[in-house]
Amino acid sequence: MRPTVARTIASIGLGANLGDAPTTLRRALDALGALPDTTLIATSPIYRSAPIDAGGPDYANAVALLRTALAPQALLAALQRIELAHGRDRPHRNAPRTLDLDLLLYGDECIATPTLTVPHPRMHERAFVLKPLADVAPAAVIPGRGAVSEWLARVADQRVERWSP
Ligand code: A4P
Ligand code: MG
Repeated sequence: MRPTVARTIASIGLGANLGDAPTTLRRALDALGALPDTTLIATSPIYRSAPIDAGGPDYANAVALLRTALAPQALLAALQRIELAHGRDRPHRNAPRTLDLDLLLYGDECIATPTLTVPHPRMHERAFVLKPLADVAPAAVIPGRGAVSEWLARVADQRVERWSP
């Protein structure tokens, strides 16, 4: 008999602001769905957002909900492999990027290691994360901070709109 593997709901933030950003996000969503020991449960619509703490063109942003047996570090490594497969390089922090994948939430865990901080430390102040996250997980709670819906109400001044086809 196969051993039962604990599965955790994880949310992933997707962002891109170079090239054909919506197409890149759709391909990245497919890649997330193809990860081992992982099921893609839900995907938000794609949004267009003004750059925050960054320059360059508007971003395309979305959030995916996964059920996964991958441990957090293994999931992060998988996200980085998907970034690289889409031509991601890292010239400097917050540089324009073809694809950025952030591990936002991993169950109700709080993780603080040199390479991984969960919940993502800036997610609660960013409408481009909170709005799509509220689409796929309206009752989500950010451990240590509180309800996504409450944080979303506080960032109503940030421009985030549905990406028109
Ligand atoms: N790392 C630590 N914790 C995490 C986590 N929870 N998820 C480490 C992902 N990575 C995590 O990330 C740098 C390092 O963070 C990684 O090596 C990993 O070990 P990175 O993706 O190489 O660098 P980055 O994306 O430039 O930095 P960072 O801190 O991820 O930036 P943010 O906070 O993601 O911001 N405006 C709009 N409208 N839309 C956007 O999507 N994105 C950013 C990037 C800025 N402004 C934006 C958007
Ligand atoms: Mg990142």
